[in-house]
Amino acid sequence: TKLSGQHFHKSHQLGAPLTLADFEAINRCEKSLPKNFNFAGDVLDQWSQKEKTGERPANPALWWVNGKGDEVKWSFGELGSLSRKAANVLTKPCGLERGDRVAVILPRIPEWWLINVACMRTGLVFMPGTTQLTAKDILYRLRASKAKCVVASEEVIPAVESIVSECPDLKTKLLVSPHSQNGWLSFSELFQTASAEHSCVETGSQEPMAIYFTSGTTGSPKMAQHSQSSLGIGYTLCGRYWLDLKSTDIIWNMSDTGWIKAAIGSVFSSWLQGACVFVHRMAQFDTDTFLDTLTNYPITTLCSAPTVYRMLVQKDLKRYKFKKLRHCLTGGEPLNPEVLEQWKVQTGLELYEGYGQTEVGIICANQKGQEIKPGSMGKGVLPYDVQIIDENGNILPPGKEGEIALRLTSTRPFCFFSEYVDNPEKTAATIRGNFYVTGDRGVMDSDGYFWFVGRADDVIISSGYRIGPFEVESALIEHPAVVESAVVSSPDPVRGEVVKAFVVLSAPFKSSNPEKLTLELQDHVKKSTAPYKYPRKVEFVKELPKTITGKIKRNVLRDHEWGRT
Ligand code: BCO
Repeated sequence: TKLSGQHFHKSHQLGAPLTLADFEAINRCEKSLPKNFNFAGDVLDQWSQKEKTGERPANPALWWVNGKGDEVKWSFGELGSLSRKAANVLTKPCGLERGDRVAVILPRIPEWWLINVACMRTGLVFMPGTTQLTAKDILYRLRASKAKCVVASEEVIPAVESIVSECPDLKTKLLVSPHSQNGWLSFSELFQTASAEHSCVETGSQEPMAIYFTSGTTGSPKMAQHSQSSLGIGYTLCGRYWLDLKSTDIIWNMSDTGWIKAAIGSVFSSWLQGACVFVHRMAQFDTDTFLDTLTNYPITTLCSAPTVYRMLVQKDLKRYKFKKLRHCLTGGEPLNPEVLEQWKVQTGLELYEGYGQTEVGIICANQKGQEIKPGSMGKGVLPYDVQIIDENGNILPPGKEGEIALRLTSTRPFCFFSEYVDNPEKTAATIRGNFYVTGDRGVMDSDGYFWFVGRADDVIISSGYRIGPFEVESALIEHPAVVESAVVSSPDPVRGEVVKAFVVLSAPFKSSNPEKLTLELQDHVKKSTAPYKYPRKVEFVKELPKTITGKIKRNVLRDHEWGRT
């Protein structure tokens, strides 16, 4: 791109200035990682300089709307001064210090971006969570991470208040709302009087930057920790070649703030390339509002889960004339070739699928300019060497199904998560011989394209969410009607797969009305854990299939759901 080779002058660090070309070279393993790196200082502040010198188009850095007439447009310069104020709020009245962990449970509001950047400026570890989290989920996160601060919006207050006495490490509750609340610091009040002078800390490239909670087959979610460079530099090639972004582009990435996809599409990949991040805060997802947004705003680049495209292609898309849309992306769950085809026929646009994980970012993608094979998730992306391996860590030839794995070099790739915090066993379990194993099964064809087959474990991938069956089973067992349950994936035409619970009822509930009891159990799960995990299908059974040692055989139930013998 035009920007490659232009110098990013380091404002706060000594040493050679970094360029976008340097970041690319680091991702291609042609250059080593700098000792220090900070995304706010080394990328965002440099775009702000370029705005001043006219080297960047007059395109906002963040463009936020809510469909009710409210709008926020910040240049990189404004993002810089506002996030410095936010940094001063976090360090001064909140009393937070570099390395402290901050749980941020906010919907898609501009303050989410401010606090995110403020954490970078101050070296705080950012831990995003969806506002769908319940009290139990928040309690687990605050206790497991020993978070010093929770930043939340109004709707999250009751959940936090109900568990806060059980979180001895939590020092500060910061509320983002026009209203104030007893026991909470008010972000807007403190922000008004905060200074815009702040000196960005010199973070080490491998210093912790963020923690994402990620679900597995067993136990509670693990804390996948990312470094300043894994997120801040690791998405350079993804932004340029998969998202195909330039500083003139406007990208709308739909993902909720709680997921790494928000970090990829609405922070790092986009801002590395100097593009504008567009955000629409919809009260609830709705296809008409979605299509109107593409019609009314000059969005050039769209990234959304396959479930959204499945919902959209059911509409008469030819009725809509998208203002500037030119590049469409999808990921988080497998995309069916029929949807890709229907989207193309109706809009004239290709759909570029990518595949990745919270732990290691984007692994495969259909990059711009590359031939798309419908149903495939594209080829491995640099710096990864993606292979299909067997249970002993041997590489399988094209056409053979196995586990999708990343070959390790002598050092751990810089764009990997650093570890599952406080969980060396689970961190070690991701390594098999010379490979990092994804837990996903797939096939590579003779042209190097990868095809997703399914999870190697019991994790359910529904509407782009990764759902651990154990978390749903734990919620179900709290209900007096449930003696035991097994939660597996079940096919669904819109959501790809959905959560299905097989439930053995306790004696007093055996003669209950099944429809009513299903609704009651669903409602119960929605209250106990984040509602997106609730079982959309429930089947009452007399007993569950078990091994001779009494372990529930989820695979038998899952295979039955998917019509496999
Ligand atoms: O569908 P239902 O109405 O029965 O249930 C929905 C909500 O109504 C309900 N709910 C939400 N808040 C609630 C509540 N119920 C009670 N109390 C509350 N407070 O719970 C269900 C939530 O389901 P949903 O989130 O799927 O909602 P919806 O509206 O159907 O949204 C559809 C999608 C497609 C917009 C949504 O599923 C979505 O955003 N999916 C994408 C997820 C994503 O971004 N994944 C990326 C993860 S990162 C990654 O993959 C790494 C890649 C490198």
